[in-house]
Amino acid sequence: MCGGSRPAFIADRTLVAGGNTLEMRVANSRHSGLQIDYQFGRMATRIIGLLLSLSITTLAFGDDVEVVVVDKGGHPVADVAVYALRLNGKNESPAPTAVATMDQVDRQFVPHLLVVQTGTPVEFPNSDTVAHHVYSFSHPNKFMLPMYKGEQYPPVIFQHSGVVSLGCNIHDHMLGYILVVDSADFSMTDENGHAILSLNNPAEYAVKIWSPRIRDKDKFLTRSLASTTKQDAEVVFSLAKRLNPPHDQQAGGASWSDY
Ligand SMILES: [Cu+2]
Repeated sequence: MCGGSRPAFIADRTLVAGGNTLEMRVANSRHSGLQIDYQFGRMATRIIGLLLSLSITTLAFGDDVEVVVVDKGGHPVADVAVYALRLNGKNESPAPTAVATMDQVDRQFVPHLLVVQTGTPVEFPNSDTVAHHVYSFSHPNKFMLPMYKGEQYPPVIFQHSGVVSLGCNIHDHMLGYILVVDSADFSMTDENGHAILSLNNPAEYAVKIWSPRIRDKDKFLTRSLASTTKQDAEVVFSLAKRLNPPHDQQAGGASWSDY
């Protein structure tokens, strides 16, 4: 269904949930044990083999995971939000410390899509000479920054995961998005449709993507990821539906007549 996977990567949700992942781990530990056996003898094998099996588990996801997004025709899709959630247990990402910025430049939100971890303060400076009136009706993250220029308001802290659609009460064509995710493991695809996630915690992950341009249904936009070695993994999302056009092309230069 989605090609491009290497041996360290299991692309199927049911495989991860079932026994296959565990089986691979057991096989891996035994293999390490045999190598030790050859050099140090049987007792050492049992002790060191146990340590190795623990360390193998701990070292899973020590390397980067490359995420690739391509459209129906196989062309790369840029500016797609990519993030990873743990499949089992809580997402225990450290609390966000950095402040993120959603600027307003030439009567547009910049960037068009911003991805942040839940709890991140986001500044909304107005770099234009005209005033903006920024708002979102996206429950439960709705907010409003009435008529301002420059940096009049303190950052808005987004405490709930989900998509926050941004608008301006003065300029109807202004449209932006903030994707709030319960994870510190997120990125955006570059012009080659590639993004890197550094998953350093021992866990199994659901890798997800989101963009306002993507029309595929949600069930196609999650890949489960299980790795048993320190080998790079690749996750490919091949979109089935045609993309919505980019926002700057939708707006067509942002005339007042755009609805
Ligand atoms: Cu405005």
